[in-house]
Amino acid sequence: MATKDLSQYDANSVPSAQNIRFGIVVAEWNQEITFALAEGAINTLKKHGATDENILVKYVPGSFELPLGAQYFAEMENVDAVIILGCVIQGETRHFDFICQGVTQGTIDLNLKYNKPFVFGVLTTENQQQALDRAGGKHGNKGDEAAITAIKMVALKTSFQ
Ligand code: DLZ
Repeated sequence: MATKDLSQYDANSVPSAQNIRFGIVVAEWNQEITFALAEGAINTLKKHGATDENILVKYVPGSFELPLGAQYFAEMENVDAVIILGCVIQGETRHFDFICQGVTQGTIDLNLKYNKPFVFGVLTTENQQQALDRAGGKHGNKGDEAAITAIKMVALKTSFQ
């Protein structure tokens, strides 16, 4: 992380997740997708050294509620990073746009308000197949990627302290 020699920087290396406390907030809407994202995130955190006691999982009804659920984590559970997992699938109305806009802006606001990582792991897809492809299917599991982002961002913050 400290090197200025870019040829020495390995973007694929993941810092240890030992002694980091994670919150995961999961939307119940499209739960066949979101629970798969959560499973991927939990497995990845553990693979990198996080313990069960340091992974806290809570559920909210839909993606619109994710920022508030994540805020409860920040205020009540003293976590180092929160992973936000949801899946919004486009319908016939503009509901999709409003939910996506709400959860995106809400997540940005939390990052800056609490000065800690709130990782955006929300799938925003045209249909269910695109979501399945990204929840353990042919495009991997975006829950894994969200977990790695959370670990890296905590390590980044620690590197400034
Ligand atoms: C209402 C709704 C709709 C139509 N679609 C989704 C969706 O695809 N994914 C999702 O996570 N949530 C959806 N919701 C629920 C909203 O996120 C929210 O829970 C309700 O509008 C209540 O605030």
